[in-house]
Amino acid sequence: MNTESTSLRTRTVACTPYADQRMGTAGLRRKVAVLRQPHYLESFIQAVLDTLSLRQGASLVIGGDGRFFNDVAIQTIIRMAAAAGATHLIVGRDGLLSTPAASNLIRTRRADGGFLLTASHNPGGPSGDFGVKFNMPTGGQAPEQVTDAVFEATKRIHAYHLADLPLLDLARTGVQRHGQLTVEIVDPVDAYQQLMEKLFDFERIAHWIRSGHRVVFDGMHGITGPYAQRILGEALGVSPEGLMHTRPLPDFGGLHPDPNPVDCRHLVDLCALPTAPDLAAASDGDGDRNMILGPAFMLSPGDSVAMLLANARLAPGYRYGVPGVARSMPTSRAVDRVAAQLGIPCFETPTGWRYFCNLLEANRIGLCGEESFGTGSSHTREKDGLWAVLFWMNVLAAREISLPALAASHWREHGRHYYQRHDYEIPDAARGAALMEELRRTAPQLVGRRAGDACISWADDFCYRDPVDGSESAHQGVRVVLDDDSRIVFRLSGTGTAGATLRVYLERYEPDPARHALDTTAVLAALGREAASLARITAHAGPAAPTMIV
Ligand code: G16
Repeated sequence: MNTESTSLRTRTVACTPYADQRMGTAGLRRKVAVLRQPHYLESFIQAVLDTLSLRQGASLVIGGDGRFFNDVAIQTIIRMAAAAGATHLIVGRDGLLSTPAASNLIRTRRADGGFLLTASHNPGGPSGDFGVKFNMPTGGQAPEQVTDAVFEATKRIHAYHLADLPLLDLARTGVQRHGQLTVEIVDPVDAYQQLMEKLFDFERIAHWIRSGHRVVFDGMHGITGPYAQRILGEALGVSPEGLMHTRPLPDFGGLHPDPNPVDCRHLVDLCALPTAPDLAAASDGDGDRNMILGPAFMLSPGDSVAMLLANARLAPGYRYGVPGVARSMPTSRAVDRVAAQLGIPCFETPTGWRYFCNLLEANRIGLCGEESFGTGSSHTREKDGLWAVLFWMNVLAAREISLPALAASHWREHGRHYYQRHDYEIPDAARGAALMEELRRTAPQLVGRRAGDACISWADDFCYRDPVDGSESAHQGVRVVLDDDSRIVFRLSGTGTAGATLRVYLERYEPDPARHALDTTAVLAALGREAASLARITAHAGPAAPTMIV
């Protein structure tokens, strides 16, 4: 059926609702094969558009990490957004935008929101994953109330609407007009680079590089490559050999674009050599995660946010400090100690960057971080991989100290939080859910039970009350704290696309500087065994040992 809508013709297509379109920790992520089912993507996008009821004349930012299906999905989303009444679409050239750059564009261009096409760090290619996130006018991901409403709407979708548009050429920057619709193709890096230049001391960093410090950055064939080439390479002088895998590829060149010590083993090995660079770093598929390493040293993400807070005033954008900080609940409590020393609040939120957004918007916090290799600040409403790399370059350049030496001095002052995450892949999602259900039920009875050399002093099922809008988010993970202040947290991942992943987070505090150079795995081995026994992992789900340790 063809009908006139504004000056663009729209087409309505009948469809049957899918029952599985609930969003996870960050948007809808599915296997490419699932998203390519007839009308699957369209039904979901229509549910989002119906829920938001965009105003006539709305503007939206649209871009993705370039993974397989990005080019096809973006044309569909453009047509649907136009049919829903949007008249100004700001699209990254070639359909590309990093997640933080998209968030920045939504904010700076005062758009009504944005569609981000990404499955983040999940593998790409035809047999990999694809995903879609919707971000609000603040630049932050849709909050839980909105994603719940979208899920309800997906159950009622019986038709979707497409504007009649030709296949758009997204390869050239500039403005295209189609009836009332303006499609503005923008350089993906420009606005983001301007923002970084305001936040960090580019002159000092460039001088640090010129004076012989070596930086290696791995874009993992994700979206950050072009950003790194322009900002780290051209603007700051990092040598071309220091910039690895910078071409965005639909299958990430076969790499798993997840910056962690397992998937970036090559960087860990590089940093173990006598010729190690002063700073090595990697980002993920969509550019919002970061991993930081130095000579014979890997920085844990919880330590990263703590140390950045302690040194924040060295970066021009943070010279007046920050009003408060936040970390996700499972993240190490290292940052809490720095916040206490500075006399600023530290908030504990559920896993999911979106939970930081209200706090950022209300200016209650200025810096936040997560164990899952995510760090960010009030400069945007998504975590930001390259921003973290620049922040670290700025801190090291300003203090004229090596990364391991800075960490050692931080630990001397604040103590060290040994930290590790053990992941257990459980093929049957129902078994994972049953394990968590039992833990939630039995948590209160764990108090007083012995766990190795210590006793469990408290345990609960984490429920978050947002201090800004008072909304509650229940069942956000089970916390078990021992009387020596060690902590175990259990939760299921919300970003996987098959089975369940049980995440077990282990943390042990060590105040004694003589014990700050121990092997993390050895320090946490006994706690890991206690955790596996508390959760009865083998009985419930089979795996006797973690499938991944980061
Ligand atoms: C997303 C969220 C993060 C979260 C991470 C891991 O990151 O934005 O807040 O920490 O997933 O979530 P889970 O433990 O549920 O797998 P990203 O980089 O995947 O968008």
